[in-house]
This record gives sequence, structure tokens and C-alpha cells, in this order.
Amino acid sequence: MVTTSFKTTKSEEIFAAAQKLMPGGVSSPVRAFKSVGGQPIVFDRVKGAYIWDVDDNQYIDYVGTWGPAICGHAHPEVIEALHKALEKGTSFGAPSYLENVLAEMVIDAVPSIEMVRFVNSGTEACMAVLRLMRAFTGRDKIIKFEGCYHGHADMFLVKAGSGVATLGLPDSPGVPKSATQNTLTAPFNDLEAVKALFEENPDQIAGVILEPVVGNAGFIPPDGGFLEGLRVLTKENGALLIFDEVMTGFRIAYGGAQEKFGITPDLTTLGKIIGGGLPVGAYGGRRDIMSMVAPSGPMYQAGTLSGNPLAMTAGIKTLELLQKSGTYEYLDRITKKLADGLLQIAKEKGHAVCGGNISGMFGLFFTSGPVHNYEDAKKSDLAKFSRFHRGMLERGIYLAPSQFEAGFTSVAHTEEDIDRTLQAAAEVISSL
Ligand code: HOZ
Repeated sequence: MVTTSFKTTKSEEIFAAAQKLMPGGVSSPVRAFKSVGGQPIVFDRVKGAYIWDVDDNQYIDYVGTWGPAICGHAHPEVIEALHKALEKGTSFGAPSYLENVLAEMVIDAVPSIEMVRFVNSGTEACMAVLRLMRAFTGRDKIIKFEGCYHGHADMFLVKAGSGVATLGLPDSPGVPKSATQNTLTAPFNDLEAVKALFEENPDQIAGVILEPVVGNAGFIPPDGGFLEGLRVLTKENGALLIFDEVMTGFRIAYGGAQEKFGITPDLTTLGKIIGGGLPVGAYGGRRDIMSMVAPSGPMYQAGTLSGNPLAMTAGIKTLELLQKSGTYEYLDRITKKLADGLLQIAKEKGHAVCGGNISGMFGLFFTSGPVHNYEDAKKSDLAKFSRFHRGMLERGIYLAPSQFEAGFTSVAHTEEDIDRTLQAAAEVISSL
């Protein structure tokens, strides 16, 4: 049943005012609900698995601030650590011991990372890693995959996922041809296409960057042998392999996709979870490559707020919480129950669907699939997804307002939350 109290009067007022103040009324495009339609929700507060809007509607949250809230929102231990850190100040712009602690935790956890540099967002991490792969190899060209999203820097806005896919935008105006002429693209899960690009561009490709599990074109796992194949191809061609683990890092396993699949890239980008909900990013990898970064080496990259003590504190506490035994088994169990449940309900009602989960990351497409890449993902019935999204929202379930974003659970989600979600889904799917 639709929550009888579902009113969005205050959200409407605030969003109307926001549209006069900020482009589209938002600080990041997907939040505007453009692809799912209807009134975007303006939020007031978060706790555990829940999120409340300004009209006091409560939702079970499967966005988790786009990934970081893996321990549940506003975890008491994270908040307590932040209170203590706040009393020492908000930014030093100078070395702090907290950076050593988080760096050590990241290096211990992520197989490819021998040294790490902290930045302020996943976008920044990917921009820097691109410069680094070019600096190290002395080559300019890179390969990325259609539907993968590595932040909004010029060089990556080619056939990008996330908001670009959500809004169906062409490669963005304002990006000069010269910025993307060295960005080669291939379909995800297509090793032959990557091989052909290497053959057509001998000794010119610095590296291959990918989301090892795509989250920015919806949830798309790698086919068996794909990551292994990329590892072999990059080595054979003197190129680097870069995993963008901004979403998957510390999410699908403590050591990320590289631990989960047993493939070690040369460099890795991180964000989201390692900042525990505060702005953060990081890139790291082989010591010989990272030694090129200034001031060790000549590749320049810097940032006033980088290594910020609040972000480091929230990140350290979040990773400590994730180390508790059973974390990833629990995430896998509840998320599988959710993803399998959604698929079963939709199939029983006669809808073509496909999807799945890896630990606490999941997705559902309204197409019979299988979805191996962005072209497949685009076959999803977007109008149906929009109606599904709205129906769930009205029943107190907050899903990402885009078919082209993955969903996220947290250790704060209970079996009961999943049951309530599936009950809502059964109602909504019956009416689609
Ligand atoms: N582009 C990010 C998700 N893939 C974040 C979107 C947002 O914060 O609005």
C-alpha cells in the first residue's frame, strides 16, 4: 500500500527555490530525478539503513550516499571519532599521523597498492592516475570502456556512464577534441575489441582503465576471463592496468574487486568508503610507479584539503568497522536475498528482468538480458524502471533515481528491511 502519509510539499518548495539558485536545483545531476521523473526528494537526515526527507517521510535507503555508507549512515563510532577529531580542527594543510594510519590500512588491504596518495574525490583520483600512467609509460593513449565512469574530467567524458548515461547526453560540450583524441573506447567484457585497439596502436597505449564491476551503467559484473585477459594483454603490450575501485573498493570484498577476482592491476583508484562519508579519493599502486608522483618524482599533483583529518578519521573508523568478521558474508546474504527476491517477483509477474549482486552491490534491469555491456544495459525498459522507482519511493524505499546506477546495501540493513522492500516491490511490480 502507498504510504498514506506520503506528502512532498516541503520537498517541492525547497526544490523549486533550488532550481533558481543552482543548475537543475542540484549539486550533482543524477539527483534531479530527470530520468525517472516526478518530484525529487529533499533530505533532512540519515541514520543506519534509513533516510528521512524534509516532509518527514522515512525510507529504507539503497543509495547509501552512492556507496560510502556501508556501515550504515551516521554510525555512532564514526560520529564519535569525528567529534573528537573536530576538536583538533578541520584542516591542517600539512602532514598528519592520521594519513599514515589510513595509508597503512589501505596498503594492507588492497593487493595492488604499495604506496598511496590521498585526494578529495574519485574524479580527482582518476584524473591523477591518468597523468601518472602517461608519465610512467611515456605514452598518451588510453583505453576505457563504454558505460564506465571515471569522474567528470575532460579525458574521460567519452561514452561515459553515470549521469551522462542517465541523462542520455552526448559527450559533453566544452570538452575539446584535443582532450579526448587519445581516449580509445571498447565495449565492456569484449577482449577482442581491446586486442584490436592494441594492434591498431602499437606502443602507443599507456594503459587500460575500468570499473572491474561496472556500477555506473547499472550493475554489470565482468565475464569469466575478462579481467584475466586484460591483465595478460596489458602486460604483453607494455601498458598498465588500472582498476577504478571507487565503488567496488572495500565494498565487494575488503580488498575490493582485485581481491575478489584475484587479479592485481598496476594502479588503483579509490574513493567513497575510504572517506566514511566525507569527501575523499585516493590512488595507489606499484611503488616504482607511485615514486613518480611529486615530490618523490616529477609528476605533479597537489591539493589543499588532501589528507584532511576529518576524512581520514571517518575512513579509518569505517575500515575498522568493516574488519569485523562476517561483514562481507552478511552483506552478501542480505543483498542476494534482495536481488534474488526482486528478480523472482518480477519474473512471476511476467516481466523480462535480469540482474544480481556481488556482496553489497546490486542491480536490476528491465530486460531479459543478459547484460554484458552498456549497449545491453540500454535495452532495459526505462519507462518501466521509472514507474518502478516512483512506486517504491511512495512506499518508503529509496533506490538510485537512474537505471544506470548500481544499488548499495549496508551492514545496518536488516532481514526485516529486505522483507519490507520485497513486499513493496511485489505491490509495485504488480501494477507496472
Ligand atoms: N556520479 C555518482 C554516482 N555514480 C554520484 C552522483 C551524485 O552524487 O549525485
